[in-house]
Amino acid sequence: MILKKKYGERAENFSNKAARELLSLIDRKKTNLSLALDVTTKREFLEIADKAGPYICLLKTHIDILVDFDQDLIEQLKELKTKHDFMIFEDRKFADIGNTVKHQYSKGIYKISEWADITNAHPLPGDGIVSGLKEVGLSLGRGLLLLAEMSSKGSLATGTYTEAAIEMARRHKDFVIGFIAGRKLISDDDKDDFIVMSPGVGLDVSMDGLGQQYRTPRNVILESGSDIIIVGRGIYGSGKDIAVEAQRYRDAGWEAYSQRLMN
Ligand code: 5IU
Repeated sequence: MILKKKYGERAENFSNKAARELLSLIDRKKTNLSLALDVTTKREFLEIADKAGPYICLLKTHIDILVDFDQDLIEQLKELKTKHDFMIFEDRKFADIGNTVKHQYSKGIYKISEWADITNAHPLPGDGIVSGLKEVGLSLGRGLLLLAEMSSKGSLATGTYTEAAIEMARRHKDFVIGFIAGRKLISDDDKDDFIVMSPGVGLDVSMDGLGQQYRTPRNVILESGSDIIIVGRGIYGSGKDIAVEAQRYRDAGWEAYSQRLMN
């Protein structure tokens, strides 16, 4: 009964290092909040990460939107990671054949595999995408999420596509640690355990004008059985105090989880 288990207790269900570390970290820090930091300058990026850092388990990045990316940013990001005790998830959404994604993951300007504990991929190309990424990431202790669903209106990742993503994950349990999805995808007493992370979470608005759809932490964690809420503009987009907003989402996410344990 996964939903009734504490995060830390689920660590033993995984052989993957990143999954085990993340689940222990969530329990230790008492937060299931991931910050989606979609800002485009290094200054804003580091400032917001520092302010929200104490309240999050995972910092989700889109490293390629930074206009002034440099290696120093990565060094400072690593310092913040140690200072605040969070992990890093590069939301790269790989989508090519295995041989190509292997290079995209480890080479180029960003060298994602060197600093991101977790990344993600579309299952669209078939198992080769996972095998290619695994060749790079597994020995480094990295973990992969498959995009089984998306939060945006009209997403095509539904039904048999989502089912196929689950089967793909089961075939690569050493490296695939979970899914991006809006809900728990497999039965609660299934032999396999996967971490589910849900974007499209907000407390104040229900959409963004470009297809994003928001649900509350309570809906996502308590009613839909997801494990981690991913929140972006709800925290940094309102012009309000970053730390106050991060704390508010941290509390809402943890409250929803605590209620799930008690139900
Ligand atoms: N994101 C989604 N929906 C998805 C996937 C990723 O919103 O299905 I996969 C990303 C995009 C953005 C963050 O980086 O999650 C959500 O940010 P906001 O909370 O600002 O909408």
